[in-house]
Amino acid sequence: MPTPIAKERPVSEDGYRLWLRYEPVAHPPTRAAYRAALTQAVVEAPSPTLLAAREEIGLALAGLLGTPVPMVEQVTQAGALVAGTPQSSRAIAKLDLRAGLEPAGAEGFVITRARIADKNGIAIAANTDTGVLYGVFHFLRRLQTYKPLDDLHIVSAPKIKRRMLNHWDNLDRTVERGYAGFSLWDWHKLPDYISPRYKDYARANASVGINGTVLTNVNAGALILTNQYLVKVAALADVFRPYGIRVYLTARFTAPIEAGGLETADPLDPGVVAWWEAKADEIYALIPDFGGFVVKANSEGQPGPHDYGRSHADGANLLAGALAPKGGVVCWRAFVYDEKNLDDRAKQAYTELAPQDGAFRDNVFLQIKNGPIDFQPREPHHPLLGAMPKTPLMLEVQITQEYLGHATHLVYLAPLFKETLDADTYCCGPGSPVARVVDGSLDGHAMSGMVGVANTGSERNWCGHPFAAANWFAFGRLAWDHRATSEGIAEEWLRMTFGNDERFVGPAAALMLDSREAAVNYMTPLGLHHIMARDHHYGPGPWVAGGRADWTSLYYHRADAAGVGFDRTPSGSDAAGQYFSPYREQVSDLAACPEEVLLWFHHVSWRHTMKSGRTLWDELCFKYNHGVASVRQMQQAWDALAGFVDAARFEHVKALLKIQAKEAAWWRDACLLYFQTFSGLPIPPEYEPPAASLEYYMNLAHYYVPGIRERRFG
Ligand code: GCW
Repeated sequence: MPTPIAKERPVSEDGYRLWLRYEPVAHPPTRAAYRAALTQAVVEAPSPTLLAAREEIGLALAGLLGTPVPMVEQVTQAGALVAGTPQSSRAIAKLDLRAGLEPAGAEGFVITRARIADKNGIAIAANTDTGVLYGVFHFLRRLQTYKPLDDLHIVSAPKIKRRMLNHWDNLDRTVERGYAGFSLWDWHKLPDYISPRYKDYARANASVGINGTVLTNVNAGALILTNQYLVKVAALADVFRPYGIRVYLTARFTAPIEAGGLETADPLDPGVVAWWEAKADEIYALIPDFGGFVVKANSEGQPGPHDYGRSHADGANLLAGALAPKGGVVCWRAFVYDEKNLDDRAKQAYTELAPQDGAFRDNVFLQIKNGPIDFQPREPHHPLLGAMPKTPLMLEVQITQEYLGHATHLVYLAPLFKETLDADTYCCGPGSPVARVVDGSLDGHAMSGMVGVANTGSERNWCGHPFAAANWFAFGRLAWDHRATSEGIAEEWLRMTFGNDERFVGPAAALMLDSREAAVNYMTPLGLHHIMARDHHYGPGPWVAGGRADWTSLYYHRADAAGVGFDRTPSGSDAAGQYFSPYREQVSDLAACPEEVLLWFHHVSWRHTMKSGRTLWDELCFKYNHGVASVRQMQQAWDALAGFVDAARFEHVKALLKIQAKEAAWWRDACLLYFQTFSGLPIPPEYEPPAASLEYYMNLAHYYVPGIRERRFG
């Protein structure tokens, strides 16, 4: 729908309202159509959830239409918006919506034009109150994005049942890998002080269908499981419940020792079993809809069942047994690897866990990162995805940009999430994408889940970078429907976050869509991975060596005079062998391997001829330079949009893009100079020469980078 030229620059905003701004519709014909179609709103018999829906309708319509819309008890005129279930609403009960309500299921909804009390109106109907709330948010999104209302026949249901955020938040309010300030959870003042942010957090999540939140870091302490803290958790759960959001906690495997005074946490010890059962009773007495536990065990120093000679399944089943009678689940993380295991880190999770398929209790998910290493700018999909048909597999992606420029770089992650969701595992023959493993449809699982490691924090705009909220939004939209496109999601988010002017939306969406590949190119092109600085992971560090081998860059890039890359073919670690055919053969074959993961799977000669005709070395130079050029283009594209964005957010993004451009060049120069010491080849003259020496880059140190515990200077 065309929109008029904005007359003046919008008023500055701080980003707090995220994508739920409900600014007046700036297109007069659309506003007039909306006003005519929406003259009153009816939400009968409000439960807490329906009250939330009603409140949102009131807030949104008043903002969008520029005038409050009366909330009435029953339909009295044409143009009524009626929202409810057949149980809550007499008006909805009278409509024949069976054809839509059946596929809508427990959380889906129907939005349709309807004759209500003999008058034309719009119905938002669902089988549950939460479904109504989701329908309301969906409807409001249509208004926010200036969609026409004449032809409404929407039936929508989530493809994935548990759509969750994982907060890596510590109880001291630091956030592991958090780049937007401190934790949102004000533990010290809970349960008595309820920050208004909790409700706004819940609204934002519900608006994109997120229905679970794991409040605590997977690197867990036992304190959260004490009564003193569970009472605080219950207070948060009370705020989130009306918004359809269940609370989950991370469980430290040795909590029976630390919080229970037992001498062991052995999963087969009857005292330990009893302790977890009693703990579950205590939790559910406080939080009747508690979601369950997420567990990181025997990984990166966390305790786990191996410490007692037991398997991961033994550990997961212990907790699952305690939660099962209450309806809770265990999300057992597959992010397991051990420095003492000399096999390729990329293989270890599969080697350990694939044989345990079928050994887990029914209420256990295995929670698997998108790739086999760790949220790199690009990884092939995790080989466990598709390899454990008897176990519901939950996909974990990282919304917070640990390896993608933190909250400083603009990197839109929907293309990364989609790349994994769309990847063909071939587990049931061609056409077995990760999305269908995860949504349970390939293996007939009733349980399904997707989690995103959150990027929220105490900063006023929630996520730090004004564009980082797009990744939170995109996560929710894709967990609801993995068929949604990166383009569509970007456009929605831009319209809701900044405005509907087509001259803004198109170029801004293009900028977002280019940003992930730009980051891959200036950080880790052609399948390079894990070559960032140590610990804080900010900036390049291909030279990182010493200490734990699998935490060094050398381990991953294996550069030498002959070439660069990790040989994971059958002649190397054979990580490729963990995939299904024909993917495993494809990536094992140097000629057939997609170049975007070439150095992930192969150690390749510097003089190898790439598809472009360039040598590998020249291609590397090309890619790094292309990445830098892309960021400069993003800067130009943003500058051209000045008139459409308020000054505060415009300048914020502009300044961050400037840093990003500087740092893209830093990545390029540092990496090319470093790899050049092996290739011995010149950087082709058409490219900018590095700005400083390799020594200079190697000696750069950064202190107090956010997202990790402080490291002392000196
Ligand atoms: O991404 C890595 C991070 C750790 C994190 C770990 C994990 C919470 O560097 O900070 O720990 O993965 O996913 O468990």
